[in-house]
Amino acid sequence: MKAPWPADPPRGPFRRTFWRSPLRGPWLTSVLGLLLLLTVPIVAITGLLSNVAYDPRLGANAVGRHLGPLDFYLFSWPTSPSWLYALNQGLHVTLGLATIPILLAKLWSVIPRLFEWPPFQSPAHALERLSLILLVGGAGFEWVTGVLNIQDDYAFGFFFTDAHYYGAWVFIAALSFHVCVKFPTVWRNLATRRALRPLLEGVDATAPEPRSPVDSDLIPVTPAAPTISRRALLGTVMAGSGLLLVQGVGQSVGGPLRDLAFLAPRGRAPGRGPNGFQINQTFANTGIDPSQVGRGWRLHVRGRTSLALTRERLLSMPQHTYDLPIACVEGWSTTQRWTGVRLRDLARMVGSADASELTSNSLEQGSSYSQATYSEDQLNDGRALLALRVNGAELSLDHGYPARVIIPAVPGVHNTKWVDSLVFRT
Ligand SMILES: Nc1nc2c(c(=O)[nH]1)N[C@H]1C(S)=C(S)[C@@H](COP(=O)(O)O)O[C@H]1N2
Ligand SMILES: [Mo]
Repeated sequence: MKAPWPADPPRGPFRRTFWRSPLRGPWLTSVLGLLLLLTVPIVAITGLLSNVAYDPRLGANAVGRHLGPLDFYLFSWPTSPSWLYALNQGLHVTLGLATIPILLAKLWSVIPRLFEWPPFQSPAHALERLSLILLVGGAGFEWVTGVLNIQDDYAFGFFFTDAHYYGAWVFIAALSFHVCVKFPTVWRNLATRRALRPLLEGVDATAPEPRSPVDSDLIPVTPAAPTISRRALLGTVMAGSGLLLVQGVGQSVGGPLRDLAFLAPRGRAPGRGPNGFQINQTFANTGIDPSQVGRGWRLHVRGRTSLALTRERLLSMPQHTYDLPIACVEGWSTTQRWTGVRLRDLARMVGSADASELTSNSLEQGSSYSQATYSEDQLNDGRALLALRVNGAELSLDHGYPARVIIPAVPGVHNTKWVDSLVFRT
């Protein structure tokens, strides 16, 4: 049977003479692949764990999402250590960002393969190319939506969490296939080219990789003279990664390191004083009428019975103080000293000491932050508070006055601000 395309490649990038960098070759691609193999799985696993922490199975947490067979939970997310989610999300976002220069270099190193000719050579070849479309497309989708999300830029018309989650499964499946197919090649390439020995060569000694004992279509057939050595290329990539890593550590560890977070989307100077820490969304942004948080505000607590409590009444109850982080899904975190009443004390007041679930409702309407649901372990943790004060001062309006939820190790988004009601279910 005759193929539907000419035997000779068309002009341009489909010809092997088009790609001339002497740096391209199996060694470079293998080194970059190995670097990604050490980092990307951590990004993937912490991403899946973030979904466990978010727990869309509970009440309001699905935010309109359909739970399907790909929603997997091996355990319910613990409340200790309180920094567990900050660590998970710090790793996910920071390592995700730091892999960008490596991903770009890896794509550059294999770009001639995008223009292989003939485009399909056998069913197995077609299958491999299809898996590469899913791999490269999946990575592009995950990294682009992730970066837009941490910039708080919802430029896309779909719900981020769903899209990023299902996109991740496509990417993880394609990546697993790719690693199984390519790992033996990576190993052989590094072995036959004496591991990291090419890093000893400066630009003068830089030449195309040898075609024997193992040849590769990545080695240019008409190489140009080198303008940079392999070690300078890898050094530049690693320096870019390192810079992104350092700024990410600044955001996710916070405290004195926060000054390093030069890419922090919400700036590095959230004001001074006890309430001078990162704000996700300001009060003015929410559309809540200021009269709703004035003297007429009541906390509505519902369980077997119902109560409406003034702020004075809440302040007259036993107060507890804990240092707990807010750890945003976007990777930043900040640990502050919170004071307020225990959620389980409130449960007891409405005859629901045996509650198995709690849903918070904010005065803020119609946003994905308006509600959150907590598990039995979370609502019963002694450090799980309805916070009224922070660092010894009244909560500011921007941090959730008159009252907000603070629970150890939950994703920041579940620490509801401007609470209107708490509903305990048994
Ligand atoms: N009602 C309401 N609660 C909210 C939010 C919000 O926008 N509205 N933002 C959430 C998110 S995503 C985070 S990370 C934390 C941030 O708390 P902070 O602004 O006090 O730092 O509050 C959470 N609670
Ligand atoms: Mo957040």
